[in-house]
Amino acid sequence: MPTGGQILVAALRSQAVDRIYCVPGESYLPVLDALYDTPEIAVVSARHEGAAANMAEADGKLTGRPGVCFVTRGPGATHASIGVHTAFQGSTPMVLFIGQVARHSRDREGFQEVDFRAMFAPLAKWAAEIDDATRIPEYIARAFQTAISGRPGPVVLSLPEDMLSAVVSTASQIRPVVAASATARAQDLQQLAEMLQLASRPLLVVGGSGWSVEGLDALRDFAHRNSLPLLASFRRQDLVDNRHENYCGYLGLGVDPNLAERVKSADLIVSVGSRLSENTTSGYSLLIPPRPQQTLVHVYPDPNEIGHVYQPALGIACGLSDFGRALSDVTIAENPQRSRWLKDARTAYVKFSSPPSAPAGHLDLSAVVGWLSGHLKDDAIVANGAGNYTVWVHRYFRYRQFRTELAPVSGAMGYGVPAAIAAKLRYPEREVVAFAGDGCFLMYPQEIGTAVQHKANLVIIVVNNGIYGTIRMHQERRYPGRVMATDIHNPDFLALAQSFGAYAERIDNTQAFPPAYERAVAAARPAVLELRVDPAQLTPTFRLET
Ligand SMILES: Cc1ncc(C[n+]2csc(CCOP(=O)(O)OP(=O)(O)O)c2C)c(N)n1
Repeated sequence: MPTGGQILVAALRSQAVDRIYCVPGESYLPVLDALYDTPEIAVVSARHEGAAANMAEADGKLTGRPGVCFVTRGPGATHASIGVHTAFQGSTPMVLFIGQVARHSRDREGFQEVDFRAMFAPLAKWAAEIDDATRIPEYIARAFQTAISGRPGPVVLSLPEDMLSAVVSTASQIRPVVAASATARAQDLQQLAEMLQLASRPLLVVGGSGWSVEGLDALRDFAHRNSLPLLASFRRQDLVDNRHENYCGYLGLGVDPNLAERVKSADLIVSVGSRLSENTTSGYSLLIPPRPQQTLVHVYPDPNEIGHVYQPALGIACGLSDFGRALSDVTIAENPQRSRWLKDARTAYVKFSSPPSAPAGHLDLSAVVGWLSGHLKDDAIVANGAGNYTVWVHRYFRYRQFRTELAPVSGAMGYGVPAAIAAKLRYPEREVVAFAGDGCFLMYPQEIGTAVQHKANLVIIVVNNGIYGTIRMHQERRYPGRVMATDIHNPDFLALAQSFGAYAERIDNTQAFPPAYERAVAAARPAVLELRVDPAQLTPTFRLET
């Protein structure tokens, strides 16, 4: 007769789970033991639960199916919480399993005991504890369904260790979960068409998760047929091919001031899938809540999000891909003013995203990112964490395919390297590049060990300026000259990478980058390229006077 651990692993297989990320713990040994007999599930044991959770989050982002992570109670779960938060803000399907104290120790503050339902209540879509091994399949079905439905997101399940070792006689079978989707009503589509018809300065803002290639293609074709500019919301730049003539840039940190003005002066904004978050709206200043001056149409998969911050003129609760497809029935008459508005916006985007012809300093990050943008294959995956270095990445890299951008909407440092490792494991044949600032990289440098162990041959680009540049920038703006806590004493990044068995090179001038990148790829093992950049150049446009 099976144990709880075996039932759990069988239930994961029923959901086609083929890889889990973990740091092992004695609290869930029966699960690890069941995995021993389940070769269909690859087990990737990371060095830090924060990294393991970020890996699972990235896997969820890349596949649209819940990424799965296992960690131990108190210390493991608190580490892993960062990935849950990132999945929540990024609307990424994910399930975090936590080994918990035995039921007989509960509520005595047993060893490493935490009430995970309470702890994860504001971080996850749903947090529960499984008390009865016979009900494991039911909880798994609900967890996976919740993670992919409506606005996707993370679910947390806590597993008392004696429940996992309990032997049970019956367990129900479950089938793979399928997301149900609402569709747009004909009258709403009609009203949208009328509003678009009246607009001469409309913008479509594309964002969120739960998209499919077909839905995005249909949305792009709709924009193309009707001369509508498409903008990406914060860190959703891979939803539209950036080379397409209707793509006019992205909102968020490092937004083109020109584009920000355009958003302010738009007469109609149709947000498809974007919450219109704080970063997308430049701190709620491009659209002012609760009733923006631009006419707003808000399309979102969860009706509870509509009206949450902004009162739209028209709200449509609808699955995103279904909405994209429904637009194939919507056509509006030509309007020369609208066509000019699109042309101007596109011209401004191309200018903004082209690296300057005269490189700045010895090592110009815009030239490096521009080179990668021109040389990586269309399906290459580019990951990043948080820091000012990301401003160059978002500005000068032109994403071409859906699910090629792994970037934390949550702004969590340390995301890029673990996310890129997960990407390389999911798609070993594709090029994967992780950008990290020196601060960002030092959150999880030990995961190079995980990459070497699992032959995840990614290229990590460490943008080393010796400071927590973002915070220094804010300091210099608000408290000039009063530097506090923003210098970093760095290790020898090459020696660090090499000690794990990775390939490593240091680069201090722009011309040296392309051949070094080629050597890093040819090394056929994980590689670290350390870029020595000028700390005074805090953003592409903000330079400290020294
Ligand atoms: C986990 C986490 N801790 C702290 C912060 C606050 N923070 C945002 S950017 C940043 C500095 C990033 O430094 P670095 O990676 O070196 O990149 P740079 O800004 O210098 O380009 C900090 C500390 C954060 N976003 N995430």
